[in-house]
Amino acid sequence: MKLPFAEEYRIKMVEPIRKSTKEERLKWIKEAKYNLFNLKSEHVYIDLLTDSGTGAMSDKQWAEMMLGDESYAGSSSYYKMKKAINEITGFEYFLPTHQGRAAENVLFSATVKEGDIVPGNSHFDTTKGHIEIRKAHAIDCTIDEAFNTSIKHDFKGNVDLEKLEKVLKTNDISKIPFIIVTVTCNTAGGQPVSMKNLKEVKELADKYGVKVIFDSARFAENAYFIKMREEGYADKTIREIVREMFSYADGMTMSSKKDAIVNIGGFIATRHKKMFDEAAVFNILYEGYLTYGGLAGRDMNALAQGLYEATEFSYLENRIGQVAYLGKKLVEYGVPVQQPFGGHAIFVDALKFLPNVKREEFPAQTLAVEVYTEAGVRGVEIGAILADRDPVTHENRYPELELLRLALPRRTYTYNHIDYIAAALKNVYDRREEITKGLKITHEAPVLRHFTVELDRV
Ligand code: P61
Repeated sequence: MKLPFAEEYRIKMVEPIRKSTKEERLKWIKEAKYNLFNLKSEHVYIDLLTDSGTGAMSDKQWAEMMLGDESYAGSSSYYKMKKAINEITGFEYFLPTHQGRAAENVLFSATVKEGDIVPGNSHFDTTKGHIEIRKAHAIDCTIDEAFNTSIKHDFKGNVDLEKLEKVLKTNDISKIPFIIVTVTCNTAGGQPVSMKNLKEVKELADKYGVKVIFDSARFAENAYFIKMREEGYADKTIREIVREMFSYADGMTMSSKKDAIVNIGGFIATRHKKMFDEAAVFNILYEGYLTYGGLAGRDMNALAQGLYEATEFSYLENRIGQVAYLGKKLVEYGVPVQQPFGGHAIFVDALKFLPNVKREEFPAQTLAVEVYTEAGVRGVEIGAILADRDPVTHENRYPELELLRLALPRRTYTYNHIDYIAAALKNVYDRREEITKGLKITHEAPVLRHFTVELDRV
């Protein structure tokens, strides 16, 4: 018999989690104003809100925590992180930051001005937020296939080169500080970008003299997909693929809470001394001195170790395999999900799942509330609430996709948990016809409103 897949780790420490009753959950979600961010985590049984900073560190990462050098300047932890980043990405210069959006804030403070244009592939919400708050514009150039959840395409995160060239051709190039490519593309459903596409984007950018930045939160997962799906990469190691990917970028922002498997951390890295020098000013202003940038020495140590672990094939095979297992179960149950499955999450197509709930009543948020009350499983809306209002017209923006994201923390839940999650979705799906009313907003913030939005049942 062929031996089945099994994890290349065992569990040395456990954290108890508690189930609750449906009555309790109905009360808690009402008190939370139907915003799942407002729930206490102890009121959640399985937490799929995000894979950001929620993973399990390894024994080696915990050991590194003890070796952290907490010197204000020039700590060995800084040099350990610098070495890991250089070996893995090839970038010579780097700045630590406390998380991904801090890296965006620092880099964009140095590069993005009012009236600028930043093309990319479905910018992540914090990225877009940091562009728009500077009165600049994020232009989405993702391929059209990304917006249809049932079309199969190996690299739905790809940039549409025609759309990109149109932006480059029709705008004043001095107003385009860089192109940002998100690998994998979270907003499009954790979808990868092919090596061919990364290379072509870089060639096009070079033709127009524009820089390319990778939003690299899930760069290792992207490399795994390239290895598994793209011709010519099957025999290359993840590290070789990662090095080639970054060879097509001028720099990167990183949320280390994803593919460096730490609970907090981020960085900027670049091959250009000038970009480093300009960003360094803002790093000191907003984050901290150049050799710690908002992180403790121990955090930098764990982060460096995490970068090595996240770029091991067996880790990625297990990680992405678990996500795919959830996806397959849901497909088996008839639940409409984004395909192919993403690297870090399964994205449920709420417009197809709840056709009786009007768009203005936020079907994905409604579905998130239903799944939570059904089973204590917390997902997150990636739809009209997250999309915020248009900064000029102040109208609600309705993105092409209205999704419920079920993000799996790294190395955290077992296959039994996954079966439970799938059953929860199936139960809601079986009674989908009865769900006809959604939610209305009663209070919202001007930007990134989904974190604090308050809602009520229609
Ligand atoms: C997430 F509800 N992602 O997916 P920071 N780029 C990319 C990300 O995925 C990302 C950041 C930059 C999160 C956390 C999160 O509205 C939300 O370290 C591709 O979180 O600052 C973060 O990195 C920013 C969840 C962020 C949200 C914003 O769950």
